[in-house]
Parts: sequence; structure tokens; C-alpha cells
Amino acid sequence: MHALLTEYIDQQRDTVFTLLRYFIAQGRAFMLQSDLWDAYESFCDQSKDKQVCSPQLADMIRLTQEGAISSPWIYLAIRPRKARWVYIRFHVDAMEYEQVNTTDFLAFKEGLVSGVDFTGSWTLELDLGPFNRNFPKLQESRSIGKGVEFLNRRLSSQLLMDREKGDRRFLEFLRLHQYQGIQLMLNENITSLHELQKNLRRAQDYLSVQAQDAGWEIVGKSLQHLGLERGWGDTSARMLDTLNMLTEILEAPEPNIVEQFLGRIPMIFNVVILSPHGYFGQANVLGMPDTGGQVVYILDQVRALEQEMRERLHAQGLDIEPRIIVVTRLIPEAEHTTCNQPVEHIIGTENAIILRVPFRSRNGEVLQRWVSRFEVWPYLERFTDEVEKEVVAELGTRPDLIVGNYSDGNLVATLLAQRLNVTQCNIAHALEKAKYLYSDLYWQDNEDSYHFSCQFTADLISMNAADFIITSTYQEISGRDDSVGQYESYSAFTMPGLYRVVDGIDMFDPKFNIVSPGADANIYFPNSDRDRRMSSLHGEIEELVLSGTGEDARGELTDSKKPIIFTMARMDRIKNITGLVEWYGKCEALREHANLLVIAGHVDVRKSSDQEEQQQIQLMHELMDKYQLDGQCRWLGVHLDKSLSGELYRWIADRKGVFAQPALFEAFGLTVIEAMVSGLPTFATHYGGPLEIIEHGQSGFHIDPNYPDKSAGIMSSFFKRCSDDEEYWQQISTGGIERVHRHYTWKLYAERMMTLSRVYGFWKFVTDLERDETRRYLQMFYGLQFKPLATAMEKDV
Ligand code: UDP
Ligand code: LCN
Repeated sequence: MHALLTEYIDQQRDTVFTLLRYFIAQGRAFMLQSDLWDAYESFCDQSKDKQVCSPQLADMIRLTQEGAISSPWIYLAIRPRKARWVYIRFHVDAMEYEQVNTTDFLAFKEGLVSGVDFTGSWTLELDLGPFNRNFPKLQESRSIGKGVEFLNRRLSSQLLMDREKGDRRFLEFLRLHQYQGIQLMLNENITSLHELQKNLRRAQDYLSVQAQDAGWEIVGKSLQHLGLERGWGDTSARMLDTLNMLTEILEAPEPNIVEQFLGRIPMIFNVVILSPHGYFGQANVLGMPDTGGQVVYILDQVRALEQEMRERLHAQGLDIEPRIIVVTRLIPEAEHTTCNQPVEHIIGTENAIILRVPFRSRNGEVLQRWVSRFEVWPYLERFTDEVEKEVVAELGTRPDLIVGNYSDGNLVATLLAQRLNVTQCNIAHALEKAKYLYSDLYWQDNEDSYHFSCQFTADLISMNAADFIITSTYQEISGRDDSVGQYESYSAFTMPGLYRVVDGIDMFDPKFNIVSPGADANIYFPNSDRDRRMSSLHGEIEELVLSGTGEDARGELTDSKKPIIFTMARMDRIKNITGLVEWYGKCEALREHANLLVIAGHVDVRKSSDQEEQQQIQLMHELMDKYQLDGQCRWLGVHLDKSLSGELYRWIADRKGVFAQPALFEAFGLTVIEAMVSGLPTFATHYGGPLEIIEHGQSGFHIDPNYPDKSAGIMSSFFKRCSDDEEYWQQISTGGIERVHRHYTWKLYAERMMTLSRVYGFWKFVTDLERDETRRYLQMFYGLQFKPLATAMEKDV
């Protein structure tokens, strides 16, 4: 057990147990960190002895993520450091305590949910720990998310230690590369490492006396005699540089050089990106149910990746056009979108396409209508079968990299990557488990609407199967000192009656890499960038925002001089747009200072086909009535195209407005970086990505949706300070712009992603990174657990 904890508990036994009794007196079976903290604060307030609440006690409660309570027992889940957990159970009558293991903690929780004591009874337990025992792991929590750097360091020294085997694999790796039957890098003239080293020296001598810009057509023949093929560089100078890197690696593999060298190897020509759910299209889709940031992310990613792939191939002297296929679902009844078209070219790319494949029922019929992302599970295996055929036919070969997106895309990526034996990358976008409180523990209550049993099972399978995982922030993996990461929430949890996970994913696994997305710099740029502004759109924007009319709109900004608090999101409950409207409605000071503009969902509920959206729409109307907001809040049910929304952010910034993102939880938050880079001071949720994107008070502000009054207060003090100090608005605006420019750009993203895919592909080949045992275990879990759950969901169509 954590030594400081036991020391403290032993020293302050009386206080600790008095506090625990106070927790029990709250009468709740489960208390989360914020509940424990609130109870602790009221305990301190009520205490006569003000010394009782020492900083150490406060620290202990701050580190406690969860309490499970059934008097006289109280079990605490304490997280002394990021991604490290200790479970302790206390008997408050006997004033005893002891550390328990994960199984005991989870079994106790199960008992609280069902009233049955599960301790000692047999329950299916998922434990991936033993499989990865011998796998290289990070040690320090600050290194989490830098997997590729770690692998390079660790495996380079391994290569050095096992020279003979390492070099042989290296040679085999270099001879592996081909494009449409044409050999690249090395040919069969080189059969041994000795020969490679000898010929490298000759090639270096030869190239060093050639004109620096001589291309393959000039030097190629001589190099081929030495066993070298195309792929080393577009000019003799670059070829020489790449050869020098290889010589250095063969001498002693230095991690940076290994990474640079691998970054040049032509091994990624075709990429398949999977994103089955939602309406995946290029126009008229954003803001529709299940359709938001993921679509924006993928389309921007494709444009950036294609360019990066092309530049890298060309720099290596290869006139090859890369191919990227985004595979999504074909929806015959596509509303006003193009989701019923089987193939669509992606604007802004040379060759990238969207390939749409339908969902089919078990009797083979094509599903005509959109289904929510929570309902897709029964269709994915048949979808994968069809995707495999179509993708291979389209490319004429198998892809070199498969990228999954969100739980459904990642599961399809897993199935496909295993069949085709291709490197698999996962991107979660949003792990639903972290979004909904107790979604695991009370899964049965939500099963009809959310089917979390399928989703969490799919998540566990695909996150463990992936060769590498890209996350947008550090917190997505392992949170902060006081908050649990999104992936971390899968490390230990239970779904009573289904199965219990004692080691679901390891945050110290080097498969995790943080590669943050950006905001399309052609669309989202600062309002001060006058020359690039699209002032022709201002008439349309003024009509939308300032008139009291318009289709699917409610409310009017009667005092149009006031700055605007702008919010825009899909109308999911989690986005908490209604929360913002309520705290705005209640806060006189805020209403004094600013108007509110909401772009979300539909104003006319009949236009919505999504249950959750319909409930939120109704609530919006109720709130606007209750707080009489029609003169101060403008609500638009429009889905803006990107250029209009880009100019809208800037137009609001011109009027010294702000952006608000009040979500109960936001995995990353593209609107947050879009607004910031447009120059809008941004107030965004404390839960999820924005906590890391924004530095409070410098590049924006954090707000806590669980404390509406405080959040409204932060916003109204900002406006107050701006009216006293003209510079303040500009200061925060500039802070936000700089933050995005430094950390969130697609160029940085594409460079990193392309390096990662090569490095993981290389290490997978050269070492024993193949996780065969894990793969077989996961296949069994898929067959025995996921499939029956998914099949049971399927209704005959
Ligand atoms: N968006 C939009 N119109 C809308 C709602 C959203 O253009 O009516 C765009 C928004 O600009 C952003 C994306 O959709 O690019 C939403 O991404 P975010 O990451 O903020 O949230 P998500 O919807 O993915 O949860
Ligand atoms: C999904 C979400 O919910 C957002 O938080 C992300 O920004 C988006 O995907 C893109 O990754």
C-alpha cells in the first residue's frame, strides 16, 4: 500500500474514521470524487475543531476517486498517482482497514448494485495483464502517450544487444518494400549484412562525387549494381543522406536516427480509414445526430495525410500517388445528404474517396434508414466482409495501414487488420464509458437505449488489438492528478451480471501516442487577419443572428450592441446546451452584459429524428419560456457550412464576444480550438479535452457544468473586467490564438502520424511485438461475449 497513506491513516485514525462515518451518514451506496469532496468540505465546516481538516486529509480525499459504502464497510478507490490505483476497505465499527485487490473492490460494488454478495463467487473476469508481462512498458506517468519515443529507445538498445538477429531482421525488412510489383530499397543482389555494409560504402563513395541534384535516372543504374533500388531519395544528396543514416544505425542504432530513417522508408501508399456510424459526408451533415467532430477530424486528417504521404514519397524519388479511402456506411434514405452515394471524391485531395458500404440485416437486405451509433453492433461483421472485398478491389491490393475511428470503426478495423495482416491504428474520439456516470455499474438500466454492453466489449477488444493508439490529449489516456483518464476508466470496472474487468488496458503500454488534431487553417483563422476575411458573408450572418425571423429559429437579440456568448454543438444531452441556457437565464449579471446565441439541433421538434435531441429541444423551449429569454437569446436550428461558421466565429469576435462550451464531458472539443484560433475568448468545460487545451486565465477559461453559478460568475466577471480594462479581451483572445498555433495544427499531426505508422510497422516486423496470445484471447472474447450480445440486439428488418 502507498506508504504515506498508511502512515497518515495510522496517525490520524480518529479523524479518518469520523470522516468515514460522516460519508456513511450521507446514505449513499456510491460516492464519486466530487461527492466525497463536497461531503468532506461540509464535514470540515461542521467540525468544531478546525485543526481536524489537515492538508494531508484534504490530499487523501482529493486522491480518492470513488467510495462504495454499505455500513459498516466503506471501500475507497484511491489514485495516488496518475494511472496507479490502491483499493482500501475500512470497517468503521472495528476501526480496522486493509488493502484489497481489484477483484474484491469490484465484487463489493456488484453486491451493492444487486444486493447479492459476489465476493468469492465465480464471475467472468477479463485480465489482460498476464499476456503483456514481458512486453516493454513505460515506467513514469509523465512518459505516458510518448510510446514511440520509448519503443525507439528501448528496442534500439535491444537491437544492439542481439546484433546478429537484429541485423538479419533489419536486412529482411529493407528487402520487403515493393510497390505494384516493383522492388524498392534493396534488391536480391544483397544477401547478407556484410554485403550490405560493403555496398553501402561503395554507394556512398559513388554518390559523394555526383552532382547533388542528380536523380535516379542518372545514378540509378550504378546503384542497382550495388543492390540498391529506388526509394532512397529524389536527389543524390538525399540518397546519400539516407544511406549515411543506415550506416550509422548498423554501427550503433541511435533512437533519433532510427526514427528519422524509418520516417523516410516508402512503406505507406494506401490507407483505409473506417468511420461507419453517423452521416459521413462533406456538406449538410454537421450537427445531424451522431455527426460532428469526427467527420471534421477525418476529412481534415485525410487532406493533411495525403499531402504528407505525397511529399514523403516524392522526397524519396518515387512518383507514386498515395491513396486514402474513408469507409463509411451507405444510407439509402439519406435525407438531404449524399450518404446514399457509394463513392464520393474528397474535396481538397487528389485521390482520396469516401466509399460507402451498406449495413445489411441477417437475411441480406440493405438497411434503408440511419440508425444511431448505439444500434450499429449487429451489422458490423457483415459490413466488414463487404468492406474487405470492396477495399481490396478498389486498391488492387491490401492497404498498408488501417485506421479505426470511434468504437464501431475500431472494431471493424480490428477485424479487417487481422484478416489482412495490416498495421492497425485506433482513434477513439470519444469513449462513451467516460461520458456517462455509472454506465458500467448500472449498464442494465440503460441497455435498451445505449447497448453499452456491446460498446464497452468492442472497446476492450479493439484497444487491446491495436498496434498503436492515437489520442488527442494526455488526459484522454490517463487524466490529470485529480481526474481519471478516458482510457484509464477501462483498466478496472465491472458490469454486474455480465463480466468484470480487472486489467482491461495498461496506460503504460507504449502503444499510446498523443497526436493532437488541428482546425482547418483555411477556414478558422484570427478575426484580425483582415485580408483573408470573407466579408461577403456578413450580410447573411447579420440576417441569421440579428433578425428576429428565419426558418427554424427562435428569439431575437433586442439589444444588438451587447457582445454575444456563442455556443454551437450537436444537441446531445452531454453537450449540455440546455445547462448553459439555464445558467444564463438565472444569472442577471451575465444577462446584463451579453446576449446568447445558440446553434444546435432544431427549433422545430418535428424536424428531429433522434430521441435524445427531441428531449433537449423540448427542454430548450421550456427554459426559454421560463426565463423569458426571447429578447436576449437567439436559437438557430441551422447546420452551417464550414466557411460560414468560420466567419461567424470571427464576426462574433469583432463584437468582443466569447465562445462557451458547457459540456458535461467533452472528449476533445474541436469547436474549442476553432473558436480560440478565430480570436474568441473561450469558456469550456473542465471535463475532458478542454481542460488540457485551455490554460485557465491565459488562453481561455475552464467552467464546471456541475457548478452553474460559479461558471456563470466566471463569465460575468470576465465581461465586467473587459468593461473596466479594454486590453483584457484582447489579451485572452491572443492567448487562445497562440495556444492553437503552437499545439493544434494538421501539419504537425500528419508528420507525426506518418512517422508513427512506419515506426510501429518496423518494430512489429523486426522484434516480437506481435501479440499473438492477446490476439487469440481477444478473438475468443469477441466470439463468446461480443457476438451473442450483438446478435441479440438484431431485430428482423
Ligand atoms: N459543427 C458545425 N455545425 C453545427 C454543429 C457542429 O459545423 O451545427 C462542427 C463544429 O464546427 C466542429 C464539429 O462540428 O467542427 C463538432 O466537433 P466537436 O469536437 O466540437 O464535437 P463533437 O460533435 O465531435 O462531439
Ligand atoms: C468526438 C467528440 O466528442 C469530440 O470531443 C472530438 O473533438 C471529436 O470527436 C473529434 O475527435
